[in-house]
Amino acid sequence: TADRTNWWRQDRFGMFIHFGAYSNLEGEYRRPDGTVCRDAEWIKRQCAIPMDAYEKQARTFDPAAFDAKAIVKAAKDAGQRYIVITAKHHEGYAMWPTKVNTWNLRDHSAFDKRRDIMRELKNAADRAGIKLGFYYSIWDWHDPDFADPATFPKYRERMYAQLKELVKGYDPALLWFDGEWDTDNPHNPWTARDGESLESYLRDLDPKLIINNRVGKRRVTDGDYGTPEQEIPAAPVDGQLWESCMTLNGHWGFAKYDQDWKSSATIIRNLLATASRSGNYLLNVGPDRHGRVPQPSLDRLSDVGRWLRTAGQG
Ligand code: FUL
Repeated sequence: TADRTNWWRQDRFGMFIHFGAYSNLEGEYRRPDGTVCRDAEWIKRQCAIPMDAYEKQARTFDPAAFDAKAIVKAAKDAGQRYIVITAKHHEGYAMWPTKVNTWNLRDHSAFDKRRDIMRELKNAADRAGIKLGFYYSIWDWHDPDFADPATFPKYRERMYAQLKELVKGYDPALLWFDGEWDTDNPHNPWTARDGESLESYLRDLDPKLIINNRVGKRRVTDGDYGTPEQEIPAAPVDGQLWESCMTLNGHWGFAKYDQDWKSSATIIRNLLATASRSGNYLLNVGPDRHGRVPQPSLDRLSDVGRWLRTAGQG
């Protein structure tokens, strides 16, 4: 583990990107009766959007302005050394041209079919010496086989196939799992054993992979590191590696109504507090439906970079 996690422990600061079919709604769903319901990457569920309506809006998703080079440059200039992007969030929509189903950015969108934004990001990151990782949600709101314990094994097969596509096709440095929660939600059948099997499957595919603890049940033995969310823990748990992920405003996915941005000073303070406790800091941006990172996010990232260059590294 010490060897595998070497780069990650040194890199310290990364960019999280939440981008999916939910981004196309930009945080607002207008119901047939005219009322508006708001949320970001959880909008499908929080606003109880019927599947056909959700699929219909995804058909119009056209992130033509997604600019991998610009995103990588923004990360690099901010002092971030790795990027983790949502390849599949809870909505189940794949942001790469998966062959496992058609619920993906190539087959179910208005986007240029020749483009693959994951490939673009990988190439741009490689050229800039930035590591690329993928977020992948175990919980899947779209696949009908997820929710039923009898059909869950069929879902799991598709999940394994998708992960193989990602690992073999894009050679990611890291996988960031999510949606493994141990709640009383009967729709989430993920067990500690499932996590262990998945982890060993992935280690076989690529022993270099860094994997977060949400692959299993967030025990210290699950994955390579802990994942406190929107908080900076006082001290490391059992000497475990950890990474604090945080939003710049109040949401992970783009929400046009949310202008409640953290100040650059707050972000710099958070980065320092995290680093001083030997943690990593994964700071999120949520591109809009065109694929553009909001200007207030870019402004804050560039402030952080400027601070690191002048005060931080002397
Ligand atoms: C959570 C998810 O439910 C949020 O949407 C977000 O992706 C966050 C990083 O993890 O568990």
